[in-house]
Amino acid sequence: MRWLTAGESHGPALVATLEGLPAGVPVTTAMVADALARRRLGYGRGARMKFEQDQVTFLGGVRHGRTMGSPVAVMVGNTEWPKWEQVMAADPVDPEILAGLARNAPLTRPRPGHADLAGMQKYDLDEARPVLERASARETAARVALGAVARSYLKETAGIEIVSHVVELAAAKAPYGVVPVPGDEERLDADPVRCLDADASKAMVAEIDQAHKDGDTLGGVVEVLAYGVPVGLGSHTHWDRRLDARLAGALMGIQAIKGVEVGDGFDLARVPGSKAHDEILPGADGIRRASGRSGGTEGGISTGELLRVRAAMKPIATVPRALATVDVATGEAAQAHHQRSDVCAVPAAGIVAEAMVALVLADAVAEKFGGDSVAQTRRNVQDFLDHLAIR
Ligand code: EPS
Repeated sequence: MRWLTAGESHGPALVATLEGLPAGVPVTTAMVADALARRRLGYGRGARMKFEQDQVTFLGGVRHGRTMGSPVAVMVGNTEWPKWEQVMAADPVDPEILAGLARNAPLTRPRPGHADLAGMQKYDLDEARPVLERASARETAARVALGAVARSYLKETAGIEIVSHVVELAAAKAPYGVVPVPGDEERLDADPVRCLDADASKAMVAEIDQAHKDGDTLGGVVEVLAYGVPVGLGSHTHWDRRLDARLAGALMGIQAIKGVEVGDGFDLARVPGSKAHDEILPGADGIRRASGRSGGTEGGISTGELLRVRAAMKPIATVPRALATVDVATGEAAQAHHQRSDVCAVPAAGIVAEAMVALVLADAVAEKFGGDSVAQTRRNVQDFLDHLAIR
């Protein structure tokens, strides 16, 4: 399976393509629109989340609510576009018109923590607009659109279901070990910060209110769980085939993510082996595990246990109480540019992380089980499980 996204934050649209899906995966515009609406949730988002709509259009690969086996192409329109038509025009615009547009003022005061400065240096640009337009987390809308398609594929072929929740937001922490199950989404999405624990949720909202007052921004940690993952996805045989490596790379590829853990992750480094591993026990229904510390992978292979990964998001780089920087036009000390910003986008990051996990698992399912129709893939999954020699 291969997939790509394109599009800028204030361009006409984001586009995404996904190649390698079988025929027969249920996909509708409403399904993708619902996923995109979930990404807009969360206390602490900025003004743009309120007035911008995500306009979904399938351009290929889907007919009458089912994939056809051809590449899926989806477009997510930016309703902000009319304000940016000239600033972000693909074709040259009269410099006199551009000079009169405040929005087009060169961005020469890079934000610490953002791609601005390194991007300008790397691409030989004298201002940050071309960098920030693509570095923007707006692009995650395209991934969530594809993630919705990948989820449908996973559910139909292998019965895999993915949920996420916010487990930390700045200093506020949800109790360890309480995880959502499929069906909890509605309850989670109704919570202002998508946290399962009511007290922790209140503490997280208070953190955001305080940061808002202080002109500051916040990060946090999201946890993604995948239920129903069969044993055998990924492989120990080569580093880039390991499922945990693929998940870590995908999660790290989300804007502002600075850390990833599989299962208990870093905590496993702090305890002896006798307390780190998931003991293997016999059972009436087959082999089972005494715990889930490994997060459902061993040797880079899914174990058939609950898959659990975490991603840590740093605070948003557009800090209202602007940080020190250098104006690259003059070389003088300055304050980083700031127009508007989210205080916190951690709840949204959870939805994006779900999409990335879905895309990695979809790729791993397609690789192991193949199939050109949903029915073939489903049969292949079932056949593999029915014929496991050790169970
Ligand atoms: C973003 C900055 C904000 C966010 C944007 C991501 O946009 P603007 O600079 O236009 O205010 O609203 O996120 C989205 C538009 C989105 O749909 O998630 C950034 O710099 O990453």
